[in-house]
This record gives sequence, C-alpha cells and structure tokens, in this order.
Amino acid sequence: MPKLDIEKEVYNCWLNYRKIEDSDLVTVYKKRCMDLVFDIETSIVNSAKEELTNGIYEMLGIKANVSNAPRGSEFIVVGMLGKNKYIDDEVLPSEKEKILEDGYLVKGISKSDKNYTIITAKTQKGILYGTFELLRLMQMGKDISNVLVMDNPHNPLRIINHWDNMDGSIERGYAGRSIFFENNKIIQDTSRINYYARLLASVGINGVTINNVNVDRVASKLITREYLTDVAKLAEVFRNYGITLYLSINYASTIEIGNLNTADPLDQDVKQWWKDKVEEIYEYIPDFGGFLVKADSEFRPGPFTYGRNHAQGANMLAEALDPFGGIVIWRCFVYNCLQDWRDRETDRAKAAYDNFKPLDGLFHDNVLLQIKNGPMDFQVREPVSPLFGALEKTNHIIEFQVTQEYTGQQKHLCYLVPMWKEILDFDTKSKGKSGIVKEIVSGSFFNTKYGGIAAVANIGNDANWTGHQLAQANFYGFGRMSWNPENSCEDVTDEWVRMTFSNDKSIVDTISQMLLNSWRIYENYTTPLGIGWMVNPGHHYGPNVDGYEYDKWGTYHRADINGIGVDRTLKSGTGYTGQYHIEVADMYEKMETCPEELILFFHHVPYKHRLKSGVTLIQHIYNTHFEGVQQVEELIEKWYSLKGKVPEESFNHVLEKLNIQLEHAKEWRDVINSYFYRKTGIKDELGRKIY
Ligand code: GCW
Repeated sequence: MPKLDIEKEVYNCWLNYRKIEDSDLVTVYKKRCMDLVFDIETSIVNSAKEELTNGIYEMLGIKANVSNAPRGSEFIVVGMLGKNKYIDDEVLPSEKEKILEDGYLVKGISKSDKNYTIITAKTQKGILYGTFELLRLMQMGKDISNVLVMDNPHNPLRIINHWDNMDGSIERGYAGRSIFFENNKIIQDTSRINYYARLLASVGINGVTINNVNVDRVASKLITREYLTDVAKLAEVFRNYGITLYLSINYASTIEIGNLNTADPLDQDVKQWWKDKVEEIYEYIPDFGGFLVKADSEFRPGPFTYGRNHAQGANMLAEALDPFGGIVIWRCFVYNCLQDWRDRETDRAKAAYDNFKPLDGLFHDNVLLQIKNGPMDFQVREPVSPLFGALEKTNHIIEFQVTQEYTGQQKHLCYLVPMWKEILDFDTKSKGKSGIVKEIVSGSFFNTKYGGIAAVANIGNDANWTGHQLAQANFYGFGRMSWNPENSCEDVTDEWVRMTFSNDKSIVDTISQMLLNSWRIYENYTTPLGIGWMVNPGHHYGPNVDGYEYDKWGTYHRADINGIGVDRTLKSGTGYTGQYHIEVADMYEKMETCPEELILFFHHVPYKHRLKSGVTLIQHIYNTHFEGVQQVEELIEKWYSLKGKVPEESFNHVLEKLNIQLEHAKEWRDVINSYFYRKTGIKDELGRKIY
C-alpha cells in the first residue's frame, strides 16, 4: 500500500493536501471549515467548491457542509463582492477598490457573535484563485482566522505552451509523453488533463497552448472539423478552471489543409479562408483564445516567402480573429540558422531585434509578440533580449522555458526561478528612465493593451509529471512568478517545499537551499560566463565544446589559443550592444563594466585576463568546473540528511537523479577543462587533475 500512496503523492504534486498532524491546528481549522457558504453556482465557482471541500476532507478528515447561508457562528464564506452581506459589510471600501480583475481577498473576521473567513473577488476566476490561496495557507499551517491576504495578478496573460506533437511525443520533453495526444488523436480520458488544469489554476495560469509551435502535417488539422469536437472537450476541461485554450497553427495552412496554392497574407482568398476557418473554430469553442505562430523560423513557413513582413502575416490572422475577441501570439524567434563561421557580422543575437524593432507600431492591437527571455535560446545565462524596452507600441509577452532543454533535461537539478526573477527585475533603462522588464511585459510601462508571461511546459505523462520530482518546483515557481513577479524566490520556494513535502523546518530549509543554489551550480560545471551552447548539437544534452562551433547551424564561441568569447561590441564586434538603450549599451560595451557573468557573451577575452576576483579567465574556468562538481557532491550530502524524513520512494528517486547529475557534472568538468588546457597550454594553478 505505501507504494500506491507515494505514487498518488508525487502525482498530486503540491495539491497533495497532506493530513495535518498538529492537533491544535486541526481543532482550530475544523471549527472554521465545517461550514462553507457559497452563494453562486457557476462552473468555475464549482471547481473552487470542489477543491475546497476536497482539500478540507484530505487535510482534516471532515466532510464540510456546503450551503448558501451559514448554519452557525463560525464558517467560511465564498462569494463575489457586492452580492453578499457577510462579505460586503466587512470588506472595507479601500480593500474593495484594491481588488482588481481576477484578484482576490482572503480575510478573517472576528465579531462578538460570528467568526468567519471571507474569500471574495470581482470575478469568478478571482474566487477560484482566492480559494487556492486559502488552501495554500492551510497546507502551510498558517492562520486563517485573522488572515488578511489581498493579491492581484500582475500579468493579464499567464500562459503555458506545450510543444506536444500529435503522435504523443514532446519536442524537448523530458517527462514522458503527451497528456493530450496519442497516435494522432486527442486522448479521450480527460481525468489527467483535469488534474493538470487544477495544478495550473492553483498557481494562476490562465492560458494553455496544447500543441507544438512546430506544427506538422497532422497537427495542422487540429483546426478542422475532424478534430475540433475533441479540441472543444479539452477547452471545456480548462474553462472550468478559468483557463483559455489556444492552438499553434501552421502559417501555411491555406496550402497544407486548404485548397489554395498560396499563403500570401495579402491575397484575398487567403484572408477569406482564415476568416471562414476562425468562424468555424468559434462554433466549437466560443471562448477560444487564438493562435500561437512560429513563422519564418527554423524552416517553418511564413510571410517572407511572399515578400511580406511579419506584421502583414500576423495582421491577416488578427483580422480574422478580431470579431471573436481572439488574439494572435506571434513568436520573435526568427534568425538565420545557417550562418557561416567566416561571417563575423551576422549575429544570431541581433536577429529578433533586427526583424521586429522596425515593425513596432505596425501590428494590430490583437497581436502580441512573444519574445524569448534572451536573444539566443534559453541558455543557462543570457542577457535580457534587447527587444524589451525597445518595442514601445506593440503588445508583447516574454517567453521562458520551464522544460530544461539546455539546463539539464530534468536529470540535473536546476531550479530556474532565480533566473526568471533576475530577468524580470532587469532595468532596460527604456525611455531614459527605469524600464523594468516585469513592468514592460505586464503592459503597464508602455500602457499596451495586452501583456504577460508565457513559458514552455516541463510536464509529460510520467507518474510525477516532471521526470525529476524536484523539477515540479520549476512548474510551480513559474506560475507563482507569472502571477506576481514581486513574489520573492525564497517565499515561492518555501511554499512549494511545504506544500509538497512538509512544514518541518529542517526539511524546508534543506530542500529550499538545494533548489535556490542549483542554477548557479549547474552554470559552474557547464558553460562559463554567458558563453552558452557547448552542448551536443541536436539533442542538446552533455558537453561538446565545439559541437556548434563546427556545425552548419552557426552558433559560435570563437575560442582560439588566445581567448574565447564573442565580440558583440559596437567598437570592434557585431554591434549587438547597440541594440540596448544607451546606459545598458555602455555597460556591456566596456569589458570593465560588463557584468562578469556575461563577459564572454559580449567580449572576446584573453585567457590571461584577470577577472575582478583576481584570478585569470582560464583559472576561473578551471575553478568553477571543479567547484561545480563539489557542489553537486554537497547537494547529495544535503539530500542524505533527509533520509527517513521524506518518503522513501522520493528519497531514492531524487538520490538516483543526483547521482546521475554528479556523473554528468564530472563529464562536463573534464571535457571543458581538458579542452581549455589543451587549447591554451596553461596549467591549473592548483595542480588538480585535468585529463
Ligand atoms: O531552442 C529551439 C529548440 C527547438 C524549438 C525552438 C523554438 C520548438 O531547440 O526544439 O522548437 O527553439 O523555440 O521554436
């Protein structure tokens, strides 16, 4: 039996609602949770009701009474503002004002004759989010009697993108197969998808794209009657949790599944085809979100074929979606992937800005550009894409990658929340003032109609969803950060550990520390100082220093016997630094002011160059690679300290992953160190073993 329980536990992720052991707390909670007042019935509120009754049952072992009026003097009341006297009498006008769309208030009330806790909002979704908040507090053993939590989503759009193919495989998926597709069909049993919707809603995600941005022949047909009935079923599952469904589309659908011989966005037949198509989709899914489009990118079709630009391509689709309130999310991952190594001017990092900055202001207002966080491709460290702060008149959202393509593929522990936080807090100095990325992407800085955060999912049909159980923290953390980037990494991490494992301080501290340090550790033993890429081409796992250096794909580190790094300065390099606002450009342009962790991204640096720490670049490379491996050993020691404290299966599972990580970290260390030792002939000052 314990086996079954643990499977259930890892499957449930942070919504495990473990039985609460502290008997005093149980007494207090039970009194309050016995009586639940819900005064509206809608599918989203019903999801909240089910979640709350189920959570209470699991944690406290009681079946709460649910009705539309309190039975006694202690209860929880859940309802919309302005509809219920128990709520309206006790929520201050100032509080009412501060609750924004989809935000919520959870408030404890103590009166002489009544004690109760309010969950209220202006929208049904707000009620659902507020309910999850209350459950989170209970899972963490927090006070719910005198509580006062008000929270609003910082980003209007909080979307998860799946790179799932219809045959069930997942591009860059490291946790099993698709939960949506199998054998070119949509999976009919939606129970797992329903659970997934709960997980998403619990962290505030409100949009999902179910299919890969690389839309193959079969997936192109998702927007046809052959599939729309099934797509609509999925949309319903998500709708109940306040989540809007989007589809990735093939830009050349008119050719692929229509009977036209062109996809020219200015062609009348093409325009009409999309208008009819969109109308058909809305017949099935009245609240369909819209299209996600990868066009003219990595051999995908796009408007370039017809001599048209991205604005013309996106606007054509936007016109079709506009009457129904749909949006086009158009990706900016457009670059020349066949760069020649002799060409020192073309620079992949410059491509997104070069392609899209000139189009700023030309997109319809239901088009959003989706921009990867960095100018390259989800490396362990990159500067922030210069498009943030540059696009002033175009809706746009940032794209993160939760799936760990370049960050250890869910074999390595690499908790990405600190990275995302750093990116969101970056100051682009746009318009000569402080233009922080999180304010830009939310839409508030430039006052754009839409804004938000998207990310590529890291889940699949593995029993624990994410392959590495601790990678669930990346999923959770992404949601919490997209809801509110003001959340601190420490708080988000703490919540996840408590909800997933335990409120025991030693467990919380140990796992939190492991998570919070893991990104830097991974960086230490992999690619140094922002250079990125030294992975095996294709699958992107494991070290291969020259893998992309000698590949036709064209992504370079330019290591020679004197130095390494790409000169991206205006003065002598590719000129990429010039894409940033002047203060930022100046900072990156000079080696002395360039943040060292990115120095090889911006400069070709001699191996003997002394870094601020006083050590030479080459010595830094050696040191961090030895240190990274040691740090993985320390992670293992820390994990050992939890033996007997976390469920045995989880303990063994994570231990196994950490041991793999250690072996592979050693490989990284040795490959990188040997490469540079041979290239430079410079010995490690500490005489450590270099092969
Ligand atoms: O990083 C690359 C990935 C591709 C991916 C592409 C993209 C979906 O290696 O697998 O394709 O990015 O973001 O479009």
